[in-house]
Amino acid sequence: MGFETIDFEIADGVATLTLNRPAVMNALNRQMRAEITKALSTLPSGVRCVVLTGAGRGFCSGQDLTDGSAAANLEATLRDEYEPMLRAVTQCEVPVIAAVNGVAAGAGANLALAADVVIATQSASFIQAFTRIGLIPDAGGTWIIPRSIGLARAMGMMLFAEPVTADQAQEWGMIWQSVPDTEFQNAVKARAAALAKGPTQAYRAIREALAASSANDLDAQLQLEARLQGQAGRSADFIEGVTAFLQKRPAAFTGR
Ligand code: T3D
Repeated sequence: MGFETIDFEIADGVATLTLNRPAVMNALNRQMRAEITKALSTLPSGVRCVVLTGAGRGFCSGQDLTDGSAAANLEATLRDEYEPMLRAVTQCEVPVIAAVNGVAAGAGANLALAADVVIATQSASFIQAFTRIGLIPDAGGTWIIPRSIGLARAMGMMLFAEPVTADQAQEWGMIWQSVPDTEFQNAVKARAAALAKGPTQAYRAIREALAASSANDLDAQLQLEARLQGQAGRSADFIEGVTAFLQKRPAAFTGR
């Protein structure tokens, strides 16, 4: 697709988006934000899972601090560039795995945490680095993080801006899994392959239901579940899933 700051490759139904500015730990500049947004918003048909990862030894170091133009109007930068990028992740048509291959700092940490599943290599860490430069956490961090780890831990992470190791992040429930470095690539591959062969429509509905759950009361959530389950029940994958069960064979889901 002619990207310069990211690599974007598709194989076996999995799109791998690699942040590719390793000399600056994949810091986010304007072009990279636009390219991430475009890649995730215009997925070719046949893609049933996205893996978001970083080139080199880091995942992403957050805002490119050499880019003075972004800093000139932070509110506009967040509204016009970060928000579309975050929405492209959370509203992606298919599940997004963040494969955190190294340190994830500032908006880079929150980009990872916006994904549906976060798998980190054991030597990776997550840093809410913002107060180190006199800012507040952005890129969705103040919404996402307290919901996964609770207020006390979120507040500590954000005030002290200390690295949280991948193991700690898993123990706190901030990420799905911390994996030994030697097993990381295979673990990510296996999870991505599983999602790419799964019931894509059901996955989309699960993500919608969980995203709505924190704002809904139980009545509203029950209604939402009924509506989404109604949709899932009309999918070819539901018929295939039940047929495969009755025939005692693995289901061959098509995503339809
Ligand atoms: O500004 C706005 O538009 C508002 C939005 C704000 C969102 C934010 O994300 S604010 C937070 C910005 N990020 C940070 O404050 C993190 C800055 N980086 C670091 O703290 C550290 O680099 C890391 C903890 C990520 C990694 O540390 P380490 O020791 O492993 O690597 P390093 O040596 O610090 O970095 C390697 C190179 O990457 C280095 O360049 P050099 O010396 O080899 O030429 C370093 O300057 C560069 N680099 C790292 N982070 C950034 C960066 N260059 C530009 N921007 C960065 N964010």
